[in-house]
Amino acid sequence: SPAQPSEAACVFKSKLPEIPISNQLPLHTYCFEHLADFADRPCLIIGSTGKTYSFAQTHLVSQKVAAGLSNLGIKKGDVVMVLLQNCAEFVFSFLGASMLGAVTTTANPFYTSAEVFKQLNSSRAKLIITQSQYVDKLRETGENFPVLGEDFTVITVDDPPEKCLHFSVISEANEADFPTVSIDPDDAVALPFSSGTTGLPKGVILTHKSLITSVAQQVDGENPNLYLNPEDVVLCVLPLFHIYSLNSVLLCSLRAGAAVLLMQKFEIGALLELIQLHRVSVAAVVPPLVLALAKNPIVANFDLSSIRVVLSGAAPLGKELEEALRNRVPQAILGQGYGMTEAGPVLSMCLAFAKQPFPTKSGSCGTVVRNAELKVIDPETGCSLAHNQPGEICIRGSQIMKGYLNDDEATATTIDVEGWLHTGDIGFVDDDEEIFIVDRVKELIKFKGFQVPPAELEALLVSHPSIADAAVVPQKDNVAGEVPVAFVVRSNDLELTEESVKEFIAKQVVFYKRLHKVYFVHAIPKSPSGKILRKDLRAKLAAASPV
Ligand code: 4UU
Repeated sequence: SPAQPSEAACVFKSKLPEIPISNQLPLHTYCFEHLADFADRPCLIIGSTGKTYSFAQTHLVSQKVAAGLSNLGIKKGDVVMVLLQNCAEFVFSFLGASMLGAVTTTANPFYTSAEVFKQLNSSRAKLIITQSQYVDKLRETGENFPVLGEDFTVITVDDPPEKCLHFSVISEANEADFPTVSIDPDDAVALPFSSGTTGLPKGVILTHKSLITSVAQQVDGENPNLYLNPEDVVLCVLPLFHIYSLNSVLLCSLRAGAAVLLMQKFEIGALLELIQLHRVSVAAVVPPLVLALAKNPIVANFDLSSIRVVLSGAAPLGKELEEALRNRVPQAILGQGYGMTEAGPVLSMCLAFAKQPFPTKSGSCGTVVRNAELKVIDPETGCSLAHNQPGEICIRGSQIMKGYLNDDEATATTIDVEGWLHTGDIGFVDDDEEIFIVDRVKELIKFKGFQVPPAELEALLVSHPSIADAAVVPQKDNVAGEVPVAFVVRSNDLELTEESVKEFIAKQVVFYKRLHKVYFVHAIPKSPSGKILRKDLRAKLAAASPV
C-alpha cells in the first residue's frame, strides 16, 4: 500500500473536539458577550483595598474610557501605551482602547527611561497611561526623544504631575460620546513586545481574531480546556503587561464570568492573606512563585483550601517543585500552560483543568489547544517528527500573531509560508499527546519568566568604549531559572573590571536584565557567517570553569 504522507501523520491535535469560535467579533464584544448572565457579579477585586467592580460597572467604565480617549483625539488604529502595575485602570484602558479600535502596547513600569522610549518610538504610541512616580522617565530630552505634552499625552491614575492629565478625564467621560467604529477581525488590538527567537524586542501584532481564538481555545465549548465559571476567583498577581496574565487571567475570566483578584505586586504574606480572604480558586503562577508557595514556612499558617487549580507557565517547572507544591495544596489540580507571546500566546494547556478532566503527567506542559495544529520538526531537515521524538515545536492556527510590527524579515523567519510559527523551543509529544519541553534553541533568556533578550545586552555592551565584542547567554539558576551572563572581549583597556561592566549595564536596564557574571575572553566563538556560537558558550558555562 502507498506510504502515508509523513506530514499528515505527524500533526498533533487536541483530544478535545473542535468548536465554533466567534472570532469575527471585536475582542471586547466577545469578552462581554455573556455579560447579562453575570452583570452584577464581581468582575474586578482590588486586592489592596477590597474595592470591587461588577461586570456591568467594568463594562460601563471601559465605555467611558473609550469615549474619553476619543475626546483626546485617539482614533481607530492609534496606539496607547499602558505603563502600569496591575490595577483596575489597566483593565479599563485596555478594553476602552479596544472599543475604539485602538491598540494597546503594554510595557513594564520598572523599565528604564531608555527602554520605555525604545518601545514608545517603535510603537508610535500617542498616549501613555501610567502612575505619577514613573512620569520622570518620560521627560527625557534630546534627539529621537518625543516630547511629553507635545508628541504624546500622559495620563496618570493618581495625582497628575505637570503637563499630565488625571485618569478621571477619560473615565468620567460620557459613554455616549464615542464614535461607532467598524472593527475588522484582522485589526490589531494588542501590541506586546517580544524578542522572539532572535534579535531585539519587536512589536507583536495580536489581532481581535488572534486573542478571541486563543481565549476560546482555553475557556469555550461544552468541555473547556481551562474550566472557569462565575463562582471562581482568579488570582491576578502576574503582571498584566505580560501576555500570560493579560490573556489567560484577565480575558479568560471576563469571558467566563469569573472574578479577577488584582494584586499590584508579589509579596508572599499579602498574597496568602488575599487567597484566604477572597477564597481564591484559580491561581496562575510562574515557577519562582511555585517555589515560594512550596517552600516558605509561613504558607502553613494560611488556609489555602479554596484553591482548586494552579496553572504554572512562562518557564519550565521542575517535577520536584511540582511535588513540593502538591503537599501544600493537596486538593488542587496542578498543571502547566505553555505560551509564547507570538503564538497568541497559548500553545498548550493541561487537560486536567478541563471541565471533564483527563489524566495528565507531572512535568508535562499540557496538550495542544483545540482548533490548532502542532508539529515537532527536525531542526536540521525541517521534517516533522512522530511521537516521543524531540524537535522544534511549531504551531498553526487563527490565534497566532499577524506578524511583527514593521519587520517583515523577522516575521518571515518566524512564520513560514505554510503558516507555521516556529517557537525555538525543543520538545516532544508523548503517546498520550502530552507535550514535554526539553530545551530552548533560541537566544532568549528567561529570568523568572521575564524575557531577557541577549541581543539587547550585547548591543549595550559593544557601545562601551573599552569593549570590542560581547555575547550574552543564560546560566542556570535555582531561584530565577536562568540569569544572563556575559562573555566580553576588552578592546585595549586591561583595567576594565567585571564590576564596572555590570554597573554599566545595570544603569541602563530593568532589574531582571542585569548581568550576574562577566567572563573576559580573547574572542567570541562565531560561525563562518558571523553568528555567535551560543551553544559553545552555554557548554563552557556548564563546564567547571568557563574560561
Ligand atoms: C517551559 O512566557 C510566555 C507565555 C507564557 C504563558 C502564557 C499563557 C504560559 C501559560 C499561559 O496560559 O511568553 P514569552 O513570549 O514571554 O516567552 C515564551 C517562551 C517560550 O518560547 C518558552 O521558551 O517561554 C518559555 N515557556 C516555557 N518553557 C513558556 N511557557 C513554558 C513552560 N515550560 N510551561
